[in-house]
Amino acid sequence: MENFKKSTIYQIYPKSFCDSNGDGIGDIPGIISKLDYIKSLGVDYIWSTPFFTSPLKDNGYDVADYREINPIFGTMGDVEELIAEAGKRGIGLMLDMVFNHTSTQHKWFQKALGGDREYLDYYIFRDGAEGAPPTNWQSKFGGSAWEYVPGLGKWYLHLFDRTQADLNWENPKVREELRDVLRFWKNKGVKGFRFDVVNLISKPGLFEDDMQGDGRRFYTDGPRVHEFLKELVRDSGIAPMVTVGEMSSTSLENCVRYSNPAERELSMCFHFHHLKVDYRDGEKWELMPPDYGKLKRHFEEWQTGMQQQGGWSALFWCNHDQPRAVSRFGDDKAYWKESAKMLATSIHMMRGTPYIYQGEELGMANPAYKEISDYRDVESINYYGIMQKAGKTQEEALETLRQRSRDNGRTPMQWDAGEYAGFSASRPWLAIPENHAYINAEAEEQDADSVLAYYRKLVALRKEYPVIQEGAIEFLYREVPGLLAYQRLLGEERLLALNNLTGEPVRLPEPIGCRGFQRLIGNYGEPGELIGELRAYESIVLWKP
Ligand code: TEU
Ligand code: CA
Repeated sequence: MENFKKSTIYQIYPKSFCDSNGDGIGDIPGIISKLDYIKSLGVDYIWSTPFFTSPLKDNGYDVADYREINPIFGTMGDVEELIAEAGKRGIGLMLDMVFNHTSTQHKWFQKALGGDREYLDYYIFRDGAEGAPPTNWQSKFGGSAWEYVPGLGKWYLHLFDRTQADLNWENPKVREELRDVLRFWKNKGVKGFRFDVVNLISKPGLFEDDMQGDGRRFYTDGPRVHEFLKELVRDSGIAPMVTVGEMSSTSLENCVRYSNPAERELSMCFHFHHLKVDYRDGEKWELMPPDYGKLKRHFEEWQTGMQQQGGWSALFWCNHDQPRAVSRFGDDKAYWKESAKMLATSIHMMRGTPYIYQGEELGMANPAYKEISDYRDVESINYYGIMQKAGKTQEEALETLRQRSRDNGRTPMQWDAGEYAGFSASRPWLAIPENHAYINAEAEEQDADSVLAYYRKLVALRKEYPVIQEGAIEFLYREVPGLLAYQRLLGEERLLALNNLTGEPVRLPEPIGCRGFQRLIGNYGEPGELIGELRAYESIVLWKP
């Protein structure tokens, strides 16, 4: 069995993890200083979001040099030490490869801007007149996906910010350059890779207007994406390493192909359908309470579909682009602890590889910022303007950010109850939520019933029970609203996971007899002989040998 099926992966957003030198920005020495804490979680890998040279317009997802470290985060020596020190603790480092685009400050783009034909072909430039972009495609961060360069009389494509120019994967030289980046990091001792929006790399042969949407249907899971991925993995020599692709607006069929071992593409996929169940009409900037029925159906469809066709999923609620799950799907007030634990249980017992995003293991919640000046994210700031132009009031736009901004997930890690949460000796780059008074690592270390203690137990259970690693999954009580229930089966072994997604009790159609079962974990006390209903956000995991 592949090692990653037993593993749990911890995601670090370096800017917000731990600041070693008091400049208010997290850094690599800060990560090194917390390796014992990470080890204590029982995780096998750290995935760090980018710390390469970058103007940080999109916090490092705008890479200006794939082989250099941004001095704000540290030095190459620090990264080498991180790899070595993590390795001593049995933890592998996975790096984040942003290969769909580079920063416009990358030397390739700068040469292209200078008119160098070789480098113009590294990007997607199209001749045209000012005011008439080649297509009507929209950037994912708002506005046109094309930017005009008057000096060249050309437009370039940027699916994200205008400072993030899309690479031309049709050019074999580009593909070789990127493989060489992978070899460089492999030689440094890195143990795996996450590939940013990697299902967007293959653009169509012909660029045309999209009369139905923002253009994504033309380049999402594009024509040559599987061929490109196979080549990338095979010819860079990274094949045995763990790899995960971030798949934007993808399909189940494509995720099967990306992650089925027979295809020799990636180990697993991030897919996001379960994180759109609170988007009204599929629109991130339109608020709606989560539709738990839809959430259940997505899990059922993707878990069983990936299983039947031999795909493998990354299991996650949180990352640096998402609001905190406990605020979004749980109740970060009355049932803070219970709902944080339930959300964790609901995915950690599934088939796939769980990811814990820094602070999630503490139950970190959205910061509820009051002012637009509290926000830093380029997407949030763009949409704050766009929403108001579209007719929202300032207060409505702010409330939308309070619930949807990517900064919700980027607040500094809450290490203790001190003024700067033990994150830094001075004011951090992004404000610390008031709740750090009680949501923090130091307090939770003292509490045997903490969210932190619960996550440690979940990680340990996956290591101990093969049924969690490789058991078949089958969904139960599909007709009961609010109840996410499934079993995992391996030989005679049976594991039953019951999760109440809601703040109201849910009744089971008939009571479950617990005799013969052992309770592995749960967020309320030991159940009685019979389980007739689950309390608010209750989770119970039962196991039978
Ligand atoms: O994210 C891709 C992505 O699809 C999200 O940013 C999404 O567009 C956004 O949440 C829309 O609401 C990856 C990285 O994780 C993200 O941080 C980068 O900004 C983005 O790619 C560009 O590299
Ligand atoms: Ca620092």
